[in-house]
Amino acid sequence: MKKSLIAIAALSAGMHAHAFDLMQPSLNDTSNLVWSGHISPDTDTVVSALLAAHIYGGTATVPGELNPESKFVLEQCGAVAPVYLDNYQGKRLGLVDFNQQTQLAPGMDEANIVAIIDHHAIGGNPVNTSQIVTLDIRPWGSAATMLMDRAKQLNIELPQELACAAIGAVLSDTVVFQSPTTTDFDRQLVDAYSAQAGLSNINEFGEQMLIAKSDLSHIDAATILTMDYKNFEFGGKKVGIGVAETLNAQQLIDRKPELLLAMQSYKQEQGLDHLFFSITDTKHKRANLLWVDPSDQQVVERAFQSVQGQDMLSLDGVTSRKRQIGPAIQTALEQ
Ligand SMILES: [Mn+2]
Repeated sequence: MKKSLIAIAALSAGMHAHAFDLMQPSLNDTSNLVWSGHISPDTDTVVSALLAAHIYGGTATVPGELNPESKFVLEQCGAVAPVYLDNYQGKRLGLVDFNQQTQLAPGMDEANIVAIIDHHAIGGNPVNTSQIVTLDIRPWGSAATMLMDRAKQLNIELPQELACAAIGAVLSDTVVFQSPTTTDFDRQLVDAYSAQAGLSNINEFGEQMLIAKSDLSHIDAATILTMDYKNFEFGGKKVGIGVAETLNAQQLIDRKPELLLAMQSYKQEQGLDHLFFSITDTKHKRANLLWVDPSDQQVVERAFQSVQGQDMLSLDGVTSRKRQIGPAIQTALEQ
């Protein structure tokens, strides 16, 4: 029995581009299946959709415009961007890189979710599925790392451009292995795929990526606010947290008045209870947190420390929304 199952898997992997994954039977029917990450897509979201579609079949999609870093990575690697979808109605859904209801794209029906491949906590307001879905959530640095591992386990070869883009996604989410979310798995899989990716100098590639996303001088404040942005529901409150990771934090700190105005109108437009924005200094590993009004400030005080008399809070050693900023705000709102 065992032998024949292995034979089927091997045959399938050899004959088709996609895996017949015995552990994930809901993925063996790829009809009308699309892979997508969260809205305000980042590089991990974009590349993980490509990787999942390559491994399992189905179509890689993206629910929004690519950010400058993602464009840089795809271009450097020679990879083709996922298909942009403005409405997901009627699609069977493989979600990558998120599990929160607040991050679903228009038309995404939770009843149509067949798989979730993610590396985020199932807290706040996760999706509510009516059927059993394939669920793979690991505390690793990026969803792309998990998919590189799946490809390896399933003996699915990644073409050079996808191996390269996958490494870009890991470097993006882990801020070139500097984020506290980084694990040994991220380092190992990047190492394992670097030759296939044709990348001889991983750190240099990472540096180029950081530079590509650091110059925001030509981008208006409202766009900067939502380029790397996530909605959450914490303690029944609608919370938005935007981030700009940059080597040149001062460039954005100088634009604080402009950013605060953009935040004010965005908070109102979206009917948010709280809105926060971090100018994340990737050079000095420091978050510079902005908020809109006294009620947001109270949350910041509870989450971090006294901020009396300040209009921005600099947090040394804080670089991760997922590991540090988000959980602190969640705890402050749920206690
Ligand atoms: Mn991610």
